[in-house]
Amino acid sequence: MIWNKERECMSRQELRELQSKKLVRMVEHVYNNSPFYRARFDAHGVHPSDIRSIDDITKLPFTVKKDLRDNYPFGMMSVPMSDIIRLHASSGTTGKPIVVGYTQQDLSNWEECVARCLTAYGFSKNDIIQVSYGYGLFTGGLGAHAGVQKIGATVVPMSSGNTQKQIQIMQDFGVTGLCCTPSYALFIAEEIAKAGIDVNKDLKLKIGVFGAEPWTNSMRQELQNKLGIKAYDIYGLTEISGPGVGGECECQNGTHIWEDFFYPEIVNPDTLEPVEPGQVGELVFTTLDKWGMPMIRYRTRDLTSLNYEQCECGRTMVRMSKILGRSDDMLIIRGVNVFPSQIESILLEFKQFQPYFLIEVDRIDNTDTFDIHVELMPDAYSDQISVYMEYTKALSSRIQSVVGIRPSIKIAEPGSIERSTGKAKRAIDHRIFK
Ligand code: DLL
Repeated sequence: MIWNKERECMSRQELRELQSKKLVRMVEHVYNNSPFYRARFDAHGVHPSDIRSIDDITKLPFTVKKDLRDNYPFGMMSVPMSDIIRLHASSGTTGKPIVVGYTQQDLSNWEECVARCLTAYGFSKNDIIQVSYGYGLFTGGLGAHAGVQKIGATVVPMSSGNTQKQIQIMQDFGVTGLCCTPSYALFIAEEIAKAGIDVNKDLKLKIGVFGAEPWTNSMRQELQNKLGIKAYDIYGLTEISGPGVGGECECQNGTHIWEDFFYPEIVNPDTLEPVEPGQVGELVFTTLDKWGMPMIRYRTRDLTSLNYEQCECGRTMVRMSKILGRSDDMLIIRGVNVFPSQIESILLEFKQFQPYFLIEVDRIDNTDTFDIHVELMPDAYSDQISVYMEYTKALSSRIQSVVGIRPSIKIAEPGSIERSTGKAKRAIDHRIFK
């Protein structure tokens, strides 16, 4: 099913015309109402009159996370605070949080985007959907919540944590859809198995809506098997609105970006020039219909590629490949780039190990150390140390062949690697403090 066929399936030419019209309007809005953007445009030597169509977008300057931090809390708003009816914030790991304000119209557009995603996953008003993303300043909970209500399904506003209760409610209420981070879904699946619940007989769960952190297709397979569901990707970020900037369709062949609301570009993060079509680079968004706090050419730091070929589902909106990671999550170890998502998919090939891991990097005697903590599956325990050595050797060799450097595999106590109820922490880099 398609929530808004007129928009989601519009011809590329009509879409471009709509984007052009909306960009011109947005640029005028920010120039006239945001002291930040007026100063930024003036310094860049660009005026709204230079922007006549979407093709002119590259004339505009970029916006980065530091701009939001420097203007904490409300310096990026483009409407009076009396028109802002909701605030969200993203904490990040360092520095001040970034704050986003929404007008009534912004919330309604956001809902529309989440409704498109949920409908594409196969939900309808007959579903009961448990939202186990955190509610609060994080956009996950309330964002998904509004989308569920918009399609007329029943929302169960659980928020994250209290896993036993999550499972009980899932069972008692006959929940058909689960929205949470993929790492929390994995933890829920582990607890369901421990409780001896049969996902096919005792639960009605059929669809998972997973996002807010990178996850691989191997993890999709793992979650689908363990929870007896079809697992779909939902993408978004606070700065651009929250969950639902894009979502997968039934073809699961890329995440459709709702381009009538968010204009995506892929640039080379070093030169900031557009990459060749289909190439991986940094994703940049311009909001085309967001009034409280619009973003012009916002550099997300997310690394991905875009595919403009039409999808078999009939939607014409561009498809984004799975996010490889954020450029800030990339570890450079002995000169080699390592993404936690690469480790995730390799680890899932090994049935002796649990699907949880923690990368720990340090610098000792001027050399980078690269440890990966993993846990064994209960049936992989043995009295013989040689068995463990065989497992760890096989895993480190496989990682070396894919990533290019050999980690030291450390077997952790069962259950000692943190089970996350939100975004998982996959790496600790002690070098930052040295
Ligand atoms: O994570 C919004 C969200 C909530 C998306 C619930 C999906 C579901 P932030 O906390 O601002 O917002 O973090 C945004 O998370 O730039 C990506 O690096 C990452 N991210 C979000 N969705 C995905 C995804 C929310 N589906 C940052 N795949 C983004 C990979 C994702 N990474």
